[in-house]
Amino acid sequence: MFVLRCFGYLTVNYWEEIIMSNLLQPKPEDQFTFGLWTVGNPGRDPFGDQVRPIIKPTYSVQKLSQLGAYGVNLHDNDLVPFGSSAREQDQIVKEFKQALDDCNMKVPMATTNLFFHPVFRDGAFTSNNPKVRAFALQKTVRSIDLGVELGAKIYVFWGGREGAEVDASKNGPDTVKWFRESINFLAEYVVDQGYDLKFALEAKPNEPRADIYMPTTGHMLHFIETLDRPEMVGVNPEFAHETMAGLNFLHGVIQAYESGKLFHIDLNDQKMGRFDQDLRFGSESIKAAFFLVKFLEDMQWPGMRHFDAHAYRTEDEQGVWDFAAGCMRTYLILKDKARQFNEDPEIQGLLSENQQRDESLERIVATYSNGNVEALQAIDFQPDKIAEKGHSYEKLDQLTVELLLGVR
Ligand code: DIG
Ligand code: MN
Ligand code: MN
Repeated sequence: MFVLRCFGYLTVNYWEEIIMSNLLQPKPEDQFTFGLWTVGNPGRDPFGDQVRPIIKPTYSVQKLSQLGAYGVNLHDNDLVPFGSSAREQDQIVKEFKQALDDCNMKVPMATTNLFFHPVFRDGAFTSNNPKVRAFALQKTVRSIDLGVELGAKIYVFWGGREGAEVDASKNGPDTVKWFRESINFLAEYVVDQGYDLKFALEAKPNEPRADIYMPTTGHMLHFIETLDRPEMVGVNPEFAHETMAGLNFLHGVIQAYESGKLFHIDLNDQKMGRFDQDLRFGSESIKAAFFLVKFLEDMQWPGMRHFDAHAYRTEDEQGVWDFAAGCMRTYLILKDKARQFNEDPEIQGLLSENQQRDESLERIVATYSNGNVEALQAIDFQPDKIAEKGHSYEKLDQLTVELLLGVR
């Protein structure tokens, strides 16, 4: 009996282990993607040279595929060095496509590097120099062609150099107009080519420019409505960027999602009030990462779980793959925590106590009518009575923290 009990215990524990390790093993269907520039980051910073050898894009494809990723994303020059000839580009793209095929890896998103070359030092689409603005368009048209050739369905625009140190330098409304004209021009190009491609605008408040135009996802959501083809354009919110602006990342994501504009997302982590750290996902703000994962999974959001992050400068190549595996593993751990949260009777009990429904009242306030405003005026709400009851959020948050700490 003892042996059976002991063996039995081992069996239960054994299978729990097996189930958990399978649950935390990233698979292509999890749709994890990484930018080539993330695992390819050689660790250079403003105060130090690179610490790691440059990783070839085809090698990144192989290694990320082995780790269970779904695909990679890229800027044009992550794959094709600036100034390459057409012949050189063809050869590079051919090899890259072969690596993608060999590893069954996809390229769901592409973007243009409009920030590294000195020509963009005062901006690309918002440069004071019309030649630079036109060159940025030309470069983006060619980069869109490359992205579509590789299978991208989302095209991101991050205007890293669209900004200023000296506000005297530009006539403000011009920069908005120039940016709008560029996105309108490129949207027309996509339609003209018959490409199945949507745009996702990525905000950031500062860095590398002292101030970057349209600094938050909220600014971008408004800007999109001023475009000729707003239906083609959404946002690519990044955790670190909204956090740098002192904002709650999830709230921006919710607003973008609710308006049908969450086309892509950049997952990473960030300490508030720092330069853009692009930390491993979930390495800093566990609760914020948890509620973000819970939201994306509860909504069954179909987009890519894209990591725009990189390993610490302290790391060697193995550390880079530890970083990549950590991003995906933490996401999957938090996804299972979200399942536990949704199944936890005590937590769900507190939520249903708070998230009351009152169908007749909700009908009145949802649609204006003479009848509804009269009905509203006739109600004695007894606000002091309503105000007597608290919300038990201390208990709700404690239960959430305990769930995340693994004691529930
Ligand atoms: C930085 O957060 C930007 C660039 O890495 C890239 O243009 C974009 C794509 O996610 N994010
Ligand atoms: Mn960033
Ligand atoms: Mn990003």
